[in-house]
Amino acid sequence: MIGDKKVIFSGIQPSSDSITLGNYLGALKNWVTLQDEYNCIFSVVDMHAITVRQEAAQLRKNTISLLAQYLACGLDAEKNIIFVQSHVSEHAELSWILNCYTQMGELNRMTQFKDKSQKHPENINAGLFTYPVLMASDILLYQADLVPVGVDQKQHLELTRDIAHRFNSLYGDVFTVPEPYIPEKNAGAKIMSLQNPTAKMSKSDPNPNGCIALLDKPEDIIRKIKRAVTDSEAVVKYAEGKDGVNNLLTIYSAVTNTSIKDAEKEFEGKGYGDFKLKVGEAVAEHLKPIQEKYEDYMKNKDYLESVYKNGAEAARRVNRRTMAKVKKKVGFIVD
Ligand code: ATP
Ligand code: LTN
Repeated sequence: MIGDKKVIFSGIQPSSDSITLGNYLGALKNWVTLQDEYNCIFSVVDMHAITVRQEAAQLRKNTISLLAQYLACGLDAEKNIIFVQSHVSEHAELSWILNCYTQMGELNRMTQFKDKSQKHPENINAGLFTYPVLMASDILLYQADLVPVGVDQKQHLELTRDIAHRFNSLYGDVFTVPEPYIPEKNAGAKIMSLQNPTAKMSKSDPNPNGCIALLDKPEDIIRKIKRAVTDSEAVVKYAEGKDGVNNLLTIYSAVTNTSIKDAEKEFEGKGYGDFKLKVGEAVAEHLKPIQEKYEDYMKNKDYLESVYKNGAEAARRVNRRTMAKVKKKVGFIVD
């Protein structure tokens, strides 16, 4: 708790030039609703991004672009601490320490590690394996109470809680044990690929038709949704086995703020062609003002720089006490 408000921490990797509709509906859209009620800390987690090989100049661009996307989606730099992870070296420092309090067996169970090692068999590096420990460090460094993420991150949050409990039981109450804050099922907790609706929509999907980027042009959004994989039943309803339609209904209800039930009623008797066109138009319309704001922020690099510089300083002020306490507890000489 900082003052009388609870602390929220979350982050997204700058692993592509635009976040996806999944990142937006599963994470960022919800962050915006939390900024008045909580002390929020949001990071562009570039250190996580290098667990997969990145081109250096492109990573720098993506990092600035993601910061602008945060602001364009409605995060207010005056109300929240917004910073770039690699600017605050305590993340790496705590991560090393917590590596020594995490078991190989725990990390071996992480499904994201298994997925990413399959996707990048040529580069199964140790950072990919210890990725969840860096994530735990991000969260525990700020004594976060709540962590708003998509459901795919639940397992990492559970590990974070286990590490916090372990450390606290050895050394007293050092860390706040955080809770995940995940959107309801069907409200964006997991947006699926348009081409393979049993796999999550992901920034690093090599098939661009599977994924809608926040910065996609309206005509591309509409085209991709028109081509989305559905089924042969031609009935717009949310039901088991209808993964493609379920996904489109989830997207539609999230961007138009209607319930799945109401959306089903709206499309009763309509074919998939009409349905897909409406979903595409609704997504394009929802993203339009965000894209306009994004362009404005990108024209103002000085402002973006001031946001991340002030953010890093503010982050250090918040994490200083926790870092000192951890070092003392593990036996380092601290002055
Ligand atoms: P990458 O493809 O590089 O692994 P990613 O698209 O999975 O990246 P992250 O940066 O790892 O995205 O995740 C940022 C946030 O977005 C997390 O809170 C995560 O839970 C959420 N998220 C990612 N993909 C989805 C999705 N398809 N549906 C809902 N939430 C998602
Ligand atoms: N691992 C997360 C990104 C992430 C994160 C965090 C999320 C890194 N550090 C701290 C919440 C809190 C992911 O979405 N893949």
